[in-house]
Amino acid sequence: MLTLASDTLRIAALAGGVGGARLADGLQEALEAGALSVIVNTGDDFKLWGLHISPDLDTVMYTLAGLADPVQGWGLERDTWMTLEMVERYGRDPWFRLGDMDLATHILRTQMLNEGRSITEATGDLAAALGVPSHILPMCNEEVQTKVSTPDGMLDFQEYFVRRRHADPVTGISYQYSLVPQMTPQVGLAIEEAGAIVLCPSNPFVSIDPILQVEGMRAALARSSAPIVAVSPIVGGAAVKGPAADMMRSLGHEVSPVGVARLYRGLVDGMVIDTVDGALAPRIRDLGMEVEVTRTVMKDRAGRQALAADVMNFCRRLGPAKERAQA
Ligand code: FO1
Repeated sequence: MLTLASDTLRIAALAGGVGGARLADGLQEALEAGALSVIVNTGDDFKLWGLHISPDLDTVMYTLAGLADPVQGWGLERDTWMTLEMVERYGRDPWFRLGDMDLATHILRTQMLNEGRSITEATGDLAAALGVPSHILPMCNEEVQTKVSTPDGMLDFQEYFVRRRHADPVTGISYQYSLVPQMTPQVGLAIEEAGAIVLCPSNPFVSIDPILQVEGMRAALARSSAPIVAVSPIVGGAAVKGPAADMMRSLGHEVSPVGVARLYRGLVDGMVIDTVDGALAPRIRDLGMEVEVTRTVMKDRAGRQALAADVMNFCRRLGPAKERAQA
């Protein structure tokens, strides 16, 4: 059961998959129902067996509904794999693991999209049915595909990430679409109404950047007077999860919260970094950002709650951007 506190702050959080979903969960628990909007990367989306797969939307939705698999972070807890076993009997490679219960989400989402509903509407419908008290907002309604360039050529994101286990050195990231991705009215409103904006500890290149590339997104963030803070996904020279550290290295960035801060320079007012990286705080302050040093690795529910509380207190301390600019 979800117990919601009554903090009156409204937060817009930009998130990718597991790390972003976990911080969003901590924020959701601290806020009034409806006060959190999670703007989610959909550059990982792809089609499989005629189904529209939206891994990050589902990871956020299942996590905020309290249904996510606690170990892998994606998919549903206690899911079964009988459909995949049958796919294998037909001689097909079940390389992307969709559980039996997870398939229900995909069947219904695909049906809604085929009926002409947008991914924003379909996500709102599914999340409401699961009792999620927050707004889960796809970054845009247009289809965007993140492509990963490697020495073996350009790969589809899930080909790189799941099939090849993100083992290839990454030489570039690009996005493909036939219609230019536009910020949706729902995302625009969430940013406008936010008293704080949080970049979750998600991969800066393949989770946060696709969101920032959506037309209108950076301008909306720049217009906001809310403090914008980012939580570093790099802790002690490594990524908490996934290939962020390898990508930073192969793309020529310093693998540290300083490297992350440089990527977000001009966009965020403050960085939240882990205590193990505390000595790097002065270098980030030299970039013109405020720094909060705390424990950022969310091992359990208490860890999510503690990080969410620290992020919210940091945002309050920073105060509205305009007031700070005038001070
Ligand atoms: N990640 C894996 O590493 N292997 C999988 O087979 C896999 C299946 C999967 C199914 C549904 C879903 O919502 C997510 C799934 N993920 C899987 C996670 C996902 O592909 C990645 O974590 C994200 O795309 C990166 O944020």
